[in-house]
Amino acid sequence: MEEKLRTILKEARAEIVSANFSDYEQLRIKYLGRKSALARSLRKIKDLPEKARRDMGELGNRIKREIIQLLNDLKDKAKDKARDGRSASFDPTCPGIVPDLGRLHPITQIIDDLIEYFRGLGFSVAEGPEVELEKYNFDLLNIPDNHPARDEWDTFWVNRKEGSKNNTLLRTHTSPVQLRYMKSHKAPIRIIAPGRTFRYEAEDATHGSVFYQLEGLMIDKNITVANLKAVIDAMVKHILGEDVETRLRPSYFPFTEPSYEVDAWFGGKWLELMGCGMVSRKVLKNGGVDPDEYSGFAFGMGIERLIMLKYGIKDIRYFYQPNFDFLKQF
Ligand code: YSA
Repeated sequence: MEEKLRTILKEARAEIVSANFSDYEQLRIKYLGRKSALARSLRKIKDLPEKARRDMGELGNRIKREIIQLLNDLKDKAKDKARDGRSASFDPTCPGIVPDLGRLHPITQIIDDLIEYFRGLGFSVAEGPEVELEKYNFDLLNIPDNHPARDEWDTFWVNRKEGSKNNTLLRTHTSPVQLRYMKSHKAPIRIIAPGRTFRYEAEDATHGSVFYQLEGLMIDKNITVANLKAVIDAMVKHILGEDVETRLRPSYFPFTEPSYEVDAWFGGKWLELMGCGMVSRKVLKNGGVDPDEYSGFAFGMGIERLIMLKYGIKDIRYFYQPNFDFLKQF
């Protein structure tokens, strides 16, 4: 009997120690179950003579306790393994997961840059509504109802009644901010007005129906074309590079006299950048500024076109698509 019991323990040890937790239940039944060799042996102990019964009873119980312990160890080993698995996947020395950071849109970046630059020249930032009154967008800028210049700015009308003073539209340029500011502030004036503008036109690689402009207006005593040229030249050099030359080319706008287009010598050719001119006496008067005391210049520049020029971007529509490969380059 003793031999038998010791053999059971030996086998159990060998098998349980090298087993996986998945074998636990099967081993428990094999070594401790009612039909196990151990259970059968223990059942026979009662038939032994008294001394042997006591000795074998003691030995049998010790072996049973040891097998229970071996099975418990197998369970614990499985728990440790699970814990080790978890700790292996959490390494506190690993760098954290870097979240995807957004960034400012290239249009916002260049507007911020220009605001900073013009602040340095003593200009403040003015704003006007995107839904604008017809009179600010056209009439006060000397563009009357039947003026051919209105054709250039095909318009998204918000509401329009023949002869009404309250007609509203999506502003076709940032120039109405000039009038709003002149009417609410006394000269001298130095402002820039960046913002969105809208034109009802067929979109292509260089024309958007929604695009940004940056308006500039400087009114003071004795302002001349020399001031206009100096400010615009310095701004273009700031954005495109110190070696970039600019030129003024005669042009026409109903609200400036004389009027110019600004071209920049960039990438081996002259490229058109913006419209500008000396604010006409009539427009100064419309804004409540005395043209005998003050003079001024103004300009209006397309922001997307400037960025396109600077970086050689071929299509304006890239700015308005959620194409992160494009946007993340800025
Ligand atoms: C002129 C004289 C001033 O004293 C003040 C401002 C101006 C500019 C005038 N208000 C204006 O809007 N002129 S513009 O029609 O020639 O547009 C100015 C700039 O906006 C253009 O040079 C171009 O860079 C940009 N632009 C015009 N239409 C656009 C456009 N950019 C993208 N898409 C369009 N559809």
